Amino acid sequence: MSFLLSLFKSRTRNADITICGLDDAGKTTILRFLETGHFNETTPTMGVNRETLHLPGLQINVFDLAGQEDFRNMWHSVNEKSDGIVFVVDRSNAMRFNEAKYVFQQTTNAQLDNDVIVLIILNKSDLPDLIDKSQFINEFDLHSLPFKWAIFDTSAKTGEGIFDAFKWFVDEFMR
Ligand code: G3D
Ligand code: MG
Repeated sequence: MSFLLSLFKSRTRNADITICGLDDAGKTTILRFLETGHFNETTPTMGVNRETLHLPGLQINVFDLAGQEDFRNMWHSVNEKSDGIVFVVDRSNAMRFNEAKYVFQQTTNAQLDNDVIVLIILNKSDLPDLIDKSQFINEFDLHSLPFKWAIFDTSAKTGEGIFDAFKWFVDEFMR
């Protein structure tokens, strides 16, 4: 059984979560880590920016948001049924910081439900020249979010932080 499913196992209700962020942030790698408990090489699938994983009691939608012009349209299919959002950022890529910030704001602005739980993952923390966590908190304006949120450093390569991040996330569903 996957690590994530085992965290969710004791829940009585179903959960839909959405993992999103720019392409190359590490979303698929994190998903595979949650499924298998270790790092797996991913093969980029050209032209596909969405995958869905159906597990008993748990559905996970994964979106690559780069280049998405109409966020409201795209969110229509998941907006009402998504209980939680995981927004993944490659914190080693300063070149795409502003793009990540833009899609983060579009994504959270498009949320209608203030009960949604938002987990921000600063991935690739094993790499050098990382953007400071406080910069994300300030520039993503996290303290103004109307949602319950938390931010974690992770590496889907070493596994650092993955457990703590998803433990927090799943615990929030239990409240
Ligand atoms: P995406 O699903 O968000 O588009 P992927 O991103 O999961 O496909 O990952 C994109 C690339 O980043 C992959 O490398 C993957 O191995 C790498 N990656 C993901 N997470 C981490 C991490 O925490 N640390 C490091 N160092 N690399 C990571 P390739 O080389 O296959 O493009
Ligand atoms: Mg992917």
